[in-house]
Amino acid sequence: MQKDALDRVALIFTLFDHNGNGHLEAEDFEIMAADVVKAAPDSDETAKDAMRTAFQRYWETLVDELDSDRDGEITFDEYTAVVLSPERFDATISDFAESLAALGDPDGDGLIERPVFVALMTAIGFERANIDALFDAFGPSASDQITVSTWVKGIKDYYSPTKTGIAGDHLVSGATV
Ligand SMILES: [Ca+2]
Ligand SMILES: [Ca+2]
Ligand SMILES: [Ca+2]
Repeated sequence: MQKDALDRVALIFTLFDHNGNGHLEAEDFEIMAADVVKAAPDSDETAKDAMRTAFQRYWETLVDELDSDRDGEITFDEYTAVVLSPERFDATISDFAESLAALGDPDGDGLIERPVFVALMTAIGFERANIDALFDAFGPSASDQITVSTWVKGIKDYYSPTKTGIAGDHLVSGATV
């Protein structure tokens, strides 16, 4: 286990606890899905529905795989097991990554502008400085755009326990977790 991956996981747990009660439950994902969809006013209903479904699937996968004591909530200790068998989350994370990146590209040209990226990542709960650092690490074009595929890969890398020194680490540096 790499420290980088654990730091990334710890940050996600903190952000995903959207109602701030110290554990993850279905309500956190409902609130977060609503916040993220609200941050994508130019996206069509199909893309928004895909995002809501991806958040719901994310929660269902977590509770299926990690809720050791079966109380319907995921504590931090339960959550850290996510890094022990990442392959069980691959399909869910892929679906989540593709749905989120698609929301960032409402006009479907395969490119994501910085303000759209910032709005979505802010809705999830990341800090502005870290969001900008991540966008810069993705190597934006002269017109300050990144590709959808770059973001999808970045999200998957973020969840990969074996990856270190990746763009996504910019989300963790300096963050209060
Ligand atoms: Ca919570
Ligand atoms: Ca539990
Ligand atoms: Ca676009």
